[in-house]
Amino acid sequence: MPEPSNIRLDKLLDHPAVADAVADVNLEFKERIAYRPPVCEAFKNPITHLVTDAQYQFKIDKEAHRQLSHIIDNAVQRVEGNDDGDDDDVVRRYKKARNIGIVFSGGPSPGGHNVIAGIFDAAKAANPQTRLFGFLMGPDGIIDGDTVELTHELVDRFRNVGGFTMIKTGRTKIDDENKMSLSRETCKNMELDALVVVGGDDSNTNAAFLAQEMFEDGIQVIGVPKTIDGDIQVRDAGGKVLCAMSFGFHTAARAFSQAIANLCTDAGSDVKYWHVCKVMGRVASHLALEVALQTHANMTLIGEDLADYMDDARLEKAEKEGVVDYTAYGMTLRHLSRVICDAILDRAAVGKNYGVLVVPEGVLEFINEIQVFIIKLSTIIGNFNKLHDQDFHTAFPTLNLKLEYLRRLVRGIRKDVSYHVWNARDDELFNDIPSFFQEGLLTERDSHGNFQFSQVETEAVLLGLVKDYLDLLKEKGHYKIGIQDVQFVKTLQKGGLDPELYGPILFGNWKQARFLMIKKTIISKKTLTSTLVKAGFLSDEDPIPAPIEKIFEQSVPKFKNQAHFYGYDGRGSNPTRFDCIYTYNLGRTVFSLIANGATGQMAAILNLEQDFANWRPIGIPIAPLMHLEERKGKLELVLEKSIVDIHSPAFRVVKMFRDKWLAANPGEDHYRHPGPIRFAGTSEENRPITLLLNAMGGHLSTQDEKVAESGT
Ligand code: FBP
Repeated sequence: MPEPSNIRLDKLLDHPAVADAVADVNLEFKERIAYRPPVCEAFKNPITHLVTDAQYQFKIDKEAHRQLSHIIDNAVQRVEGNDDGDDDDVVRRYKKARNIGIVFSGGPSPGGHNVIAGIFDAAKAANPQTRLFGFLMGPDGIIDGDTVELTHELVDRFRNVGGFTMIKTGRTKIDDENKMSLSRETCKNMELDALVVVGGDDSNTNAAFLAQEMFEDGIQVIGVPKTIDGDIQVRDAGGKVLCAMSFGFHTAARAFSQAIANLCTDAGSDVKYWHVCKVMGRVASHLALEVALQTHANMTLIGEDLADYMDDARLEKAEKEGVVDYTAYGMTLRHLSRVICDAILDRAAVGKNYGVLVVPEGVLEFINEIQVFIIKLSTIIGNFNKLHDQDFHTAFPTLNLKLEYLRRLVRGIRKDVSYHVWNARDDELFNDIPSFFQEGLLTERDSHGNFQFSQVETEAVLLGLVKDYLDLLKEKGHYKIGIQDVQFVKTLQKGGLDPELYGPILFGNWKQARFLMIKKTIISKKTLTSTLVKAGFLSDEDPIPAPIEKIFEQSVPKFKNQAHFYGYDGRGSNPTRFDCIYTYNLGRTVFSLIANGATGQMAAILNLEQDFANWRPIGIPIAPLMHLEERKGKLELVLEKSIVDIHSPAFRVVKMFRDKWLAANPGEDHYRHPGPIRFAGTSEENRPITLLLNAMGGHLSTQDEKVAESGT
């Protein structure tokens, strides 16, 4: 290469090394798109067939029976391979030329492109005349008939690549007759044989209704369990696992964990910050739980655990008084902030005025008083929209106007259907919370009626309360940084003072611990002076000896914090090898379900926690999984979200390690470094830790758990 100073700009730009350096794709990316994931045993055969597996049973909701009559009797189907020589009709049906439409629905989740690649490869292998179409911008693409044909060239550009960039996504719900009939028209006009909905719980709910709607048109609808939140986990009525994990969860958790582990390193290096990390997961805390296992951060809140909290002291008091105290069940925001403060105090006492706290995005959903607000406000907004045929947020664009509307409900000026939902006490409590949080709680629901937790600064709400309480604890002399005994001795000796004389005067635990705590009564230089005067070491006019002043200053904590949000970044990450293989095989499963005539089924893979050789593709019936849930103030039939089971092995393990990872002792922190998502190499962890742990043992009942924990 010529000397840099001699090269002209046009020559520089023409140079192959420069072209390589500024190219949109690098070597890693090229390796990625060239990778071909292995396929499950069944897909190594020329064709597949479906076998009904009657061992799985479901408890069916009456409403699901009524609304989804065409697909309610579906059963679990195993995908099995066979050669194509047997039955001509079966082979003909399997290999017929089809038109297949695919839509991404909801938030992006790493691996989606491989679902498309899996369907594409299987479909083209069965019949090269089969055509695949991607609906653009999510369900809106179906409603508006906006599509792109998925060609070899297009699919190849996105193999093993993150995001949903190939055809984009959207959150529109096909939830009224008009949208449903427009969607049906599009599918019919395109002469689709099948529609594939890659989405979360709400989108798979949509898939079931579309399957019902288009059943008589002969258009099959297949769902795919997508969401980084990990909240599509399916079991049958007897608890047998059918879908252990939605795709994308592993990648997002690994991306968050890598970033948070780096923060742990930074926190343990400059020892002055508490990092508060909110991680995505709109309701369930699965991602936070996985991050805890991956990073061993000092403290991780699990929403489901907080909801289960019982205040024993209150319960005891109520029992004595012969009353029921409902406030003793579940944790309040105030109580939660105190639990966090206790952890901060305990670490500070051993000289660690820093740490990493992981907060699940949806934690507030599990706090009693907030949940009540969310339900009440959703009902009010839903009622308003229905009654006035006008959007609440358009009618009341500012926070003040919204608050004024609520106030009028209390005063009975607005005799809307909602006026009994919001009372003076609600209004009073609501006016007590900071305006940014009020705004968050009044934020627009998404198209599925879900509360949008990612729009609320949960971490700021908690931090506000934590800071207030820490100030109080500081004033009372409870929040102090412990001083290492050797450091105290060294500082005093260097300044010519006798540590043996000053130690008992200054510290409440002199000679009792490695970390010395300045007495609670000494909270300022003034109180320090008076303590020394009282002990006869100083007269009122004398200055505090410099070494003592230095030690005192070191013991005074400043609570410095940094707030972080891990969500969109991890969601956009390139998939882990696990997610690449999982999603590619989900795609192959989808095609097997289509080619064998299934509809209203969700593709899944059994035994994800085991060696790849044991992975088994199946179809899960969606309709029998549905139940009634409150949405936008009314009951709707939806697919149940799976939240963290506090009796599961994964949660119980995390609970047992809480004290160790908090490391409120003079020893080392126990941070763990999972490392970045690597595509090549063999050292990469190949599946989620929660998946492995939950597959290891039974889920304990509360009683069993008490016995296990007490060791009796
Ligand atoms: P899905 O349920 O659609 O997969 O999306 C989940 C999620 O990633 C949540 O973790 C997060 O709360 C939400 O999307 C954010 O939504 P948006 O992309 O609309 O801001």
